[in-house]
Amino acid sequence: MTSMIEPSVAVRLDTAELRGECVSTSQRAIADLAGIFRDEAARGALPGETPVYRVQVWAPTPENTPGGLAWGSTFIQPGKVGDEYFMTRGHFHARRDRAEFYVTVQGEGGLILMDEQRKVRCEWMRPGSVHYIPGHTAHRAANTGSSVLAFLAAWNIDAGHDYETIARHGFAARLREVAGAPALICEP
Ligand code: S6P
Ligand code: ZN
Repeated sequence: MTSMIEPSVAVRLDTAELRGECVSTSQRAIADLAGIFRDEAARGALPGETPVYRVQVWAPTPENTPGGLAWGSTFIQPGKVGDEYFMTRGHFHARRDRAEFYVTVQGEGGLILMDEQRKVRCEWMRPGSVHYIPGHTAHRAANTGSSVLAFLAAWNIDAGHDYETIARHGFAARLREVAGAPALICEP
């Protein structure tokens, strides 16, 4: 008989918080998000240290391990820059064919998806919603609610992240508050 092994990572299913020695954390504040939001003046008017989102990642294998997987949690604070909801930078995967799953744990938001022809769609994120992000699709999550939006993600460790394309061309639509409700507004 061999003894049972305690898994090295655990997730709290009520908050999406990951716990474990090999979990890394990164933070993004307003000052880190230049050029991401539509209204740069409104972004500049907010204190630079205002937290926007935090990401936890568990990468059990080195990057570029063929067939390897990564697991993470993202926590987006409630808030807006002008009329645009706090959101992640957004990216394509560097290896374009790599897909990803998101599962919403708490809060409410929108998952903005854009294909390589710049066609945009947006899925509601609510506790329990499962989102399949196909390859060749840029993705960005926005918090449209008044509490933290938290979601789990699983993706191929060799997917990589292409932030450059988004930094240069942005998304073709933005999630903005119009008359008190979220609306996906196409960029001119
Ligand atoms: C990774 C996955 C998420 C994001 C996170 C932050 O492929 O999509 O873990 O990294 O939600 O978004 P971003 O766009 O700043 O990486
Ligand atoms: Zn991704």
